[in-house]
Amino acid sequence: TPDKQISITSDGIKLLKKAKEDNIETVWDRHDAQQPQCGFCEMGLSCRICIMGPCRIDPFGEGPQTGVCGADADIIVARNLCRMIAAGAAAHSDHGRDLVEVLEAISEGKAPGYKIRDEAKLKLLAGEYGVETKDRDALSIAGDLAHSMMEDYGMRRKKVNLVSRAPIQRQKVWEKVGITPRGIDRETSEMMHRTHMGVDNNWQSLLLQGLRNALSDGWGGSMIATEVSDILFGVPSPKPTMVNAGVLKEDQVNIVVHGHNPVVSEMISLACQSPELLEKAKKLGANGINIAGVCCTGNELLMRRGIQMAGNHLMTELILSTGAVDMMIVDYQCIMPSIGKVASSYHTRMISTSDKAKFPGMEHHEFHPDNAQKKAMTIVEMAIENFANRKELFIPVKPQEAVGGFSVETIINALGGTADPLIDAIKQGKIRGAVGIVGCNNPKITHDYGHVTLTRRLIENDILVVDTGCVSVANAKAGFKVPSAIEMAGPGLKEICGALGIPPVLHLGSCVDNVRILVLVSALANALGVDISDLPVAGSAPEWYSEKAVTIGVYCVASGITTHLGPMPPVTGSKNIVELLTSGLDDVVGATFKVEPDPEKAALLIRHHIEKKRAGLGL
Ligand code: BF8
Ligand code: SF4
Repeated sequence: TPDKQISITSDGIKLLKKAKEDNIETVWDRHDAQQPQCGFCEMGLSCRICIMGPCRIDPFGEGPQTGVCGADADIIVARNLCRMIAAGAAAHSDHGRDLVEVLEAISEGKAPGYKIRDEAKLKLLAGEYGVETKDRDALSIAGDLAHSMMEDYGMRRKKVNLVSRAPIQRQKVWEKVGITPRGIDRETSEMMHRTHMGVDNNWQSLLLQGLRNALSDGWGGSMIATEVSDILFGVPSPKPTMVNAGVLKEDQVNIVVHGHNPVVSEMISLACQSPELLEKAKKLGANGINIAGVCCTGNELLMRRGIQMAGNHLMTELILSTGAVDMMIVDYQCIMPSIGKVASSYHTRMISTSDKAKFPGMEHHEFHPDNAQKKAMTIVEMAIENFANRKELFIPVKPQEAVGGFSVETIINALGGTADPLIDAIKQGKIRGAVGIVGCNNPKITHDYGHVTLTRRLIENDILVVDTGCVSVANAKAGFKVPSAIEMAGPGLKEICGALGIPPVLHLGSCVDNVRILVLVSALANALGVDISDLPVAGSAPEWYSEKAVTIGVYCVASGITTHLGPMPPVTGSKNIVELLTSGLDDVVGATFKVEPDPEKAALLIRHHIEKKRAGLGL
């Protein structure tokens, strides 16, 4: 319907109006054009894995109940879900691999401009990987660590190293069920093998491999991505920042970075500070060079440098309608193939940078560890030159203040060196529990409504919220990330956060940074001497859209964190699988999925779950 509310944000609403006036087609138009979407696919009942098909199962029991090969609804739904998990794990883990390659290149002196910024973290990781650190310089440690991490990607037939970070009880659960990940790429590769026609045709064993594959991401590829990013670019600490479309500046060259891997955006942010380029910008009439992020590469910069965020996933097209973006630089993941076309209606130059991600309507300037520093200077210079080509500007809002950058290290520091004060607050009931709200935007849901509503209800009820990914931007825009936001929290949470001087909603980073949540809950579980599944915590993805989000949800549940999903995953074609995911998994890994599109109802479900876990602990 034309007046359906598309967003709760004023920059979103105003920019959509502007985009319409400019005849820009957006994600909402294309979503409308796709209606009605395929019911077989929505239920997971269509299969195009082989060319005897495509096949589909009749959900009403009248038409075919098996595909041409004989696969029934359970097998088809399981295979489809498992392939989503494999794709998500591949995306995160490949992002991790790129960082490991930079780490290796640094150790060989082949990555000018990159360096080891956090030696303490390098040594911590080296210790966990059994790499000798005594009397060795950082570069040789880095080389050996990079090679050990590369082995983690392969087929050593041992467990992935960082699995040892999980509480011992949790590791035992995985061993008992047989889902300890053995190699990062191995699990993804085996998942693709098992879902080929005629391999694993037992829906339970397929899904168990799905759990193992997701764990290879959470405790493997994503964990490596986050930790190596910390080694190369620094462990995040809280910094003030600004968010929403208002962070674009009328009088400065605006460069927006989009994508996920800080390998490119960090170099761009350094180039933006170059005195030589600043001078050039001034010469051409700009008062400076303004860098802002969208999506997770923006989160990476915000976490470590306090760099501002122009928006989240559903804002990535609209932000171009400001006419104020002189250049958008992308790497990979969540970059809609439409944005090159959107940009062609404005003066914005669009730059792709990764050998594995090219887009229509973009100029390709490939970044590699050996040329990134130089390339970044060239590209930023091109952005400066484009400043003069601006036409009309429409920056519709003033920016909102926020604080980001809460790594686990910072949170523990803020608590005075141990998790004890947080545990005491949970024991006393001042904080009832904690919820990680993560994931995307999706045009099926009013933009940011799910995130902001759920967050508001949880903090009102003394539940601490940590967030990552596109949620973190939604919550920052909504004003939850300034210390004064404790006024929106319940009395207990208000008291604790007030005493610590922190907001009631803590930004933990990008989507690979969901592993910070795994590390945090492991610390809490260890401090209490229990398993993660015993804690009064939950996960939630109220507006998820991507395969990566499926993988995250699955590794959270496999790690013992009960997880709420807003949109229904494509599994309703199999009653068996719905039952397993929403209740049966409790007996296997001590956690389940809860699906509830309405965030008000989801808040109740999550609160109920947290109170149940408190009771289980005798709290
Ligand atoms: O990795 S939250 S829309 S940008 S998938 Fe994408 Fe989803 Fe945003 Fe970050 Ni994550
Ligand atoms: Fe059809 Fe089976 Fe081929 Fe899938 S794998 S397309 S169900 S024949």
